[in-house]
Amino acid sequence: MQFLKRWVIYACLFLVAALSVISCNSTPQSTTVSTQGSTLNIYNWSTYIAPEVLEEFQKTYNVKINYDNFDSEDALYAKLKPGNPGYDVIFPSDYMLRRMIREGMVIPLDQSKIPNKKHLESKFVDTPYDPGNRYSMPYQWGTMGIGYNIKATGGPLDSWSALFDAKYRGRVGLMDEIRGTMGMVLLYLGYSPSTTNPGEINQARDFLIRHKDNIKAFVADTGQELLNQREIDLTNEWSGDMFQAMEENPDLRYVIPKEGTTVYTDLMAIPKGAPHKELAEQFINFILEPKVGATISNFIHYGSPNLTARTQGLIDAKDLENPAIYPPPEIWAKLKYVDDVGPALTLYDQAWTEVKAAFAS
Ligand code: N2P
Repeated sequence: MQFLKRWVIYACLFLVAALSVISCNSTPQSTTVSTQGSTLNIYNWSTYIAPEVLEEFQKTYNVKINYDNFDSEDALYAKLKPGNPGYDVIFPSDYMLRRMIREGMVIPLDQSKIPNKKHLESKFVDTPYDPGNRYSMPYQWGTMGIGYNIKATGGPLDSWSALFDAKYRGRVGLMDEIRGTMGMVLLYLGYSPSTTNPGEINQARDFLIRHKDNIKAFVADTGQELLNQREIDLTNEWSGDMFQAMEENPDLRYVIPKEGTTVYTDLMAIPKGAPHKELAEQFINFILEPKVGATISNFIHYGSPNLTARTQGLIDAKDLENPAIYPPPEIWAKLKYVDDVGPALTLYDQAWTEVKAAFAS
């Protein structure tokens, strides 16, 4: 029931987006600069907001929101790189933001417009990927783990090796995400998920190609749905997406494998050329309200960077006590952020192209 409700809510959100000025993959129209009565164009992941928060913002500020979704970091980058089609707020993760800063794709925030940053937990402030939070504020964070169907596996999993076990031939989904999936394989092979060593990157490529028969599909941000439909039995998946799916399907599970995994902080930033910078800053500040942030986290089951929300008891205890959502220190010790690798990114792009070509043949 609970899950049905979630999907009705997401369906409504989709409908609202579809009926509004822009729809998925189209280009937002430029609107006026004043905030009242104007339209805020947001570009975020799907299943990554509590829709009531958008409604509240629209009512409070007397504005409209156009809400588009992307399904991978690479898709976000590809959409913005040729020039911002009109978005005001985007949600890149840590390493992607750093790349966007390097390439001049995002603009500095007016810190005086975002007083709610005082609510943030210190480890999400003044980070190596955005010193001084000059360009971004944290939104939510999470891990990449294995999402699986326990009926299919016959018991709990604890290692990335499961994805490559011949037992699951043709039953595995792999996230269509260059740094995410290559990082996972590198980490499993004992390397840094951000290595710039060509030999290591090529080993990860060859490893994936060797296990081609296990992989049923590359999946862009819908792995949890394919699991739910029994299209696949295992996949590397974002934590909160699995916990949302688990509300519907009691056979689904999420685990942070014993080898460790990658952790990410997704950020709110303003792309260069944003038509409504002031409104975008109002929105970012609004999201950092402890109550608003908590409403989002409690709905999507990702980690909250909002310390006040946690200390005021606004985050559901069930999530806070879940070690796969808020990992304890011994698990945190095995989590690694993906770093921006600069020019070495071409090695990843090349390896990924070769993986895709091998799978296509
Ligand atoms: C939401 C995925 C968000 C997490 N579907 C990716 N960093």
